[in-house]
Amino acid sequence: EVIDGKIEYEHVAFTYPTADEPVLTDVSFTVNPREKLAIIGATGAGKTSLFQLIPRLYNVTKGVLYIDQKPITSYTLDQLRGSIGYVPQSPLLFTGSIRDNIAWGKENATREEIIQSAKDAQIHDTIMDLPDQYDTRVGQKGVNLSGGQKQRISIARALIRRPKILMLDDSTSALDLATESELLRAIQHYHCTTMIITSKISTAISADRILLMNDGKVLAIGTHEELLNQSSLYMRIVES
Ligand code: DUT
Ligand code: MG
Repeated sequence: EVIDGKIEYEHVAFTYPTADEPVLTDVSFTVNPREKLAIIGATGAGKTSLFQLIPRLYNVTKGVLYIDQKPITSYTLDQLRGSIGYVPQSPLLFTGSIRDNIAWGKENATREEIIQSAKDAQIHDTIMDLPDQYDTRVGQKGVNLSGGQKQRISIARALIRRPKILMLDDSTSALDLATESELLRAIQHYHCTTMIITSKISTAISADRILLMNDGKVLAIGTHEELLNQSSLYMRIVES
């Protein structure tokens, strides 16, 4: 089982099984237990690909990925996925109630746990305004939810399992800044290692460190001030 949530990429390269060209080349960096790392970079830079290696949706092609100093392949998929809250860029809800969608993967979840994770994900008030509240059906013949509402239900689904590692792939893109900062504040109470892909520079600055990706490589990693000194691309992003 994942205990601390330390993540280390060591000379990691990755090529999609169906592709010829690598999308990640020689990626090395460490995320410390309970650290919050923001990942930024242009579309197609490889941010989502970098993420998908942690829950082992794909295997590393070259190099080694470590969790708590052990190669990721030494964990079973159940151990790994039981410890990781992964919120994909385009979250999927299944046909069923909102309650079941949040509790998915934790069938013994209590009513209180479901409500608490929805509150932390800043979606509880929206749910309470729906006709059948937590029993409201989504998916086919259910209510239509916006992309941002689906994202927050997907975040609640990740939080309810009390993950050691939380991965948010652009999951707060549809939120206004005030709601987003409430959500990020609530997440701090989970004391998990957090990796958050974002296109908002203000969100990146609120993290402990920022990783700037470019063309499948780590261009720079450090605090906002460090990156301002290190990377002209970072400076251009901040100024734009
Ligand atoms: N790619 C594939 N197969 C896939 C997914 C992506 O070949 O199943 C390619 C597309 C792109 C590169 O990998 O050239 C990196 O894609 P990724 O989705 O990792 O980029 P991103 O940084 O997450 O982009 P965005 O900001 O648009 O989400
Ligand atoms: Mg992506």
